[in-house]
Amino acid sequence: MLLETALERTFLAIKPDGVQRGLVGEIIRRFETKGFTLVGLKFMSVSKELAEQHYDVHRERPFFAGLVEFITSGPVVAMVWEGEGVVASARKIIGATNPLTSEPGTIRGDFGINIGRNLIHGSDAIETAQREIKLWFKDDELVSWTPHLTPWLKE
Ligand code: D4T
Repeated sequence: MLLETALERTFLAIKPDGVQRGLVGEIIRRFETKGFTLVGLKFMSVSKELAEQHYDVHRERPFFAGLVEFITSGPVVAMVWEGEGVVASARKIIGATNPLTSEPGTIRGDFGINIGRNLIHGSDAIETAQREIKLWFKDDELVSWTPHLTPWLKE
């Protein structure tokens, strides 16, 4: 019997600078036109508790307080995207952490100049994505669906 494998999912968040600069549509467009599937989306304020949990791996780093302060400073667009290889591919679409060295054509490379204003977060591994999706979304906030264009994207 052929078992259907669960499709990979990643967590992406447009940070307050991306929202304030009017880049929400442009950023979402890049994942949509690539062919990934949106399965979760919310426009929200981030609490200090959520920010601290999200950036827990950076707790001991000197920039931790600044990270938490920034992500809680204005609205954020939290998203879950689905598709084969979406975790690594989304990181490529986003570009290197420091926008000054991100390749042109990436989100950070096209729109940013400063590491503390790098527009968007993307999970860095499948396990991280699973943790972050659980942290940011309740199960019933995620929608499983099959886009009609799937046969035009995959053999
Ligand atoms: P995120 O997590 O936002 O997708 O970014 P990256 O995965 O690309 O990079 P990261 O986890 O190493 O850094 C998290 C976040 O911290 C900011 N930062 C990072 C900073 O302000 N100063 C620094 O020196 C570093 C390394 C940028 C992204």
